[in-house]
Amino acid sequence: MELTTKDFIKDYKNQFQSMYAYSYEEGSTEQLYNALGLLVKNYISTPWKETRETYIKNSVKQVFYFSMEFLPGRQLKSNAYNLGLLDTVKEGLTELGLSFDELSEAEVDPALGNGGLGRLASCFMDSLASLSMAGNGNGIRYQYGLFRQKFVDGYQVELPENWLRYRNVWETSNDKSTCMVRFGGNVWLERNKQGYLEAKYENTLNVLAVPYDTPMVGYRNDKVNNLRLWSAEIPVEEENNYHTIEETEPIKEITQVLYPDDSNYEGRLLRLKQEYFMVSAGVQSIIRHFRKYNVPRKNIPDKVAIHINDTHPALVVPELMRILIDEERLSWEQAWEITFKTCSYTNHTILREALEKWPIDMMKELLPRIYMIIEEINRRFVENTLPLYGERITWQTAILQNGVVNMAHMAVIGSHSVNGVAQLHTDILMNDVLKDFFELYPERFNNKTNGITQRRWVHLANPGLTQLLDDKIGEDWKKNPSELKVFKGQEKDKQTLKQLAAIKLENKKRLADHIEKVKGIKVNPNAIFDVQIKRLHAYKRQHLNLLHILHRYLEIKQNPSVDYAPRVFIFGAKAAPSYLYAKQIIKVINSLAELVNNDPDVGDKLKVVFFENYGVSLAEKIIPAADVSEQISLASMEASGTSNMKLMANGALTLATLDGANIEIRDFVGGDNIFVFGLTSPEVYELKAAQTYNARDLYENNSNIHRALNALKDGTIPNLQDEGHAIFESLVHFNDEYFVLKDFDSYVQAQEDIDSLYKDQNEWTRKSLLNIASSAPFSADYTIKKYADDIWKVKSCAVEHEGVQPLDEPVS
Ligand code: 26V
Repeated sequence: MELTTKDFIKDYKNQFQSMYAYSYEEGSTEQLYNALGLLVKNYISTPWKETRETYIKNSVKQVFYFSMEFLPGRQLKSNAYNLGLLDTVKEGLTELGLSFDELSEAEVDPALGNGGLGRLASCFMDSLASLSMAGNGNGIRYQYGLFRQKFVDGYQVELPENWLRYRNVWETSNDKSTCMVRFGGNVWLERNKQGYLEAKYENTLNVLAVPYDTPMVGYRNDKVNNLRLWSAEIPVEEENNYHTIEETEPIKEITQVLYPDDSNYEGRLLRLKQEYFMVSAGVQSIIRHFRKYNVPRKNIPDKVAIHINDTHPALVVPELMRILIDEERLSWEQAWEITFKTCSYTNHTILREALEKWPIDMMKELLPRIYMIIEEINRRFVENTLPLYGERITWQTAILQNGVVNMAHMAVIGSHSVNGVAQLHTDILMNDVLKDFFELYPERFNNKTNGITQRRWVHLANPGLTQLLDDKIGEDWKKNPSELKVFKGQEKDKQTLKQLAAIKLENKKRLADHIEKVKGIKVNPNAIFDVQIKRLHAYKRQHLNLLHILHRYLEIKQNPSVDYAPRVFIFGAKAAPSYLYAKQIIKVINSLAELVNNDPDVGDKLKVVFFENYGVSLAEKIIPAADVSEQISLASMEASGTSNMKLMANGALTLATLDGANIEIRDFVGGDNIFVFGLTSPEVYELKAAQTYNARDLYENNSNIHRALNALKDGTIPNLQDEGHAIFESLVHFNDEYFVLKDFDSYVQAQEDIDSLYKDQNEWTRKSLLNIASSAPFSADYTIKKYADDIWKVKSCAVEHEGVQPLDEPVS
């Protein structure tokens, strides 16, 4: 949008004064930020309204992305940027003697997700809006986000994240669009006068779902989509029935906290309540929205696509059936046809312990009508499948099994499309995790490799690199990422390489300052910045990284002149509060950091930095400064990974197993420009099947492993209780479930190769350039385009908008 600096200054002064009744010169940083945020939101409000109206006027098909988690990150900078106002705002504030960066840091980063799954949802929101596609987010407005992590004596402690204590300038509560969600009680079917079976309810707990809408601003296209997060409240007409605060608790608690466990399913009643609450409110509001389109209900799938992000919102299937049958009065067959054509499902994990299975008794009691419908879906599924496929497949794939409702099965049966998030992951779904379903419905399965938004992760996080790309290849890459490949042409240009290296160094200096500020550790910006940032989990193998650091430390102690390139190992990771082993790994890394960072024999050769409270905002600081991207999960375990894509796009070289999207990264950048090590996925499957793995043999016969493992428990690492022993035990006595020791040697070798290459700065930077230039296929814009074409069948509304280019296919 068009705005002069002069107009901005005037608007900003007015905005501030109207909010606080004094001049901006007297404002606190927080007030100055609030005024700025609200002003930017004012600028957004017109295209937001117009986008909504255009979609309805043109009867555009809309996607509703149902997700229990969204991790949008701070929004001020990104909104101003996408609107095309960032420079004007910065200039205006400078004239007023204010710093944009300082105000922008005052914004809270809403941590409404655990990790990859939630951040992917937010990248997708950004891409949908930027591609002018009608895409809505549907989720929960948790009062407390993911816990704030602190280290006390190296141990993780969790503090509540009361992010709404501050004013959230981006949201608009929308009282007009509330819905009622019912839990529990008794339900029966009664034939009414017209002969319909009507669902009757008594003694239900009624919860008011209040929507809070947040704008999702498209990149320079005047399109603004909606993220709708629901909050649970007491229905106004029932307020008098509640006499004490305690009595209101069962309602208030529904949207109070985000479950902080991203890999361990627990059949907790409150979590099921959250899932149904979000699903029911979302589906009701979709059906209400659909009425505006004034087309027959059988055409719902032509106007609405509902996406189920992991199994958490899989109750969409029976809830949509309930509304179509009980409220819209359709027959079962008509309702099923609509539901199945409307829904699609993405699986995000192969970890068996993360797959949701709700006890039937719990489901029956909390959601009696929904359970009746699930039973009927299951009955019909069995009836149809049994004669065609026989007993084994039918019972393996049924929704109801051994007293539980299998949510993945419900999602697959109720969806026309099932996808994994990287090619290897999709293959594993088809050949292993959902093998029987693949036999039933091969046509439903497809792959959609994840992607990231370059806007947040490159344009905004790395302005130096962005400017260099603009200078070298023009600005087209910003709308059309496949243009990035043109940058490959400069791999031999000494001048470009020098500039690229200088930008990386600047970014590293900035991160080094931040490290000193928050951790008190002085690091050398010329060292290799080696980064592993992701949730802490045994399958992601932060402890392999740890063992390698320990190995290097012991080598240095044995031979202080050993020729290692200076290295800073950087970690960011939260562990689920109940995941003891993950917390023990954090403690050991922290204690090792204390040892290494303070040992004068080590000097610059080795530094270890474990940031507290890793999240989107910290990632934005770390990623542009990374030289090495650690993607070291046991092959076959990481569905895709997305930090791998962000780091690559910022010129880090990947050190990886052939897992998840790492395989595609290697394919695009070429085997010479990535460091690959370790077992492959087929080898992992074989080794597991053969049952011949013996970790103790490796401990006893490999001297490096022996020495490093002993150092975990012989007092080398200071201030440990039993955490070092715990890692030792899991690797040696419990036979190393994730083959850490098996991959150790090849990992150490790859790390040495990294050292050698880094000594040739020119060659290193050339490979870094090739990584940047090959990162286009991982733009979420392409991923979303594929979802839109293959699954949702939605189109861009940009046709009438001038200046928008069609998206080219990325090529390697
Ligand atoms: C799982 C569960 C399990 C039960 C209850 C609570 C809960 C909450 C969140 C999750 C999410 C786990 C799935 C997940 O985050 N998967 C990650 O998805 C990324 C985006 O597709 C992908 O890049 C990562 O490889 C994958 O681990």
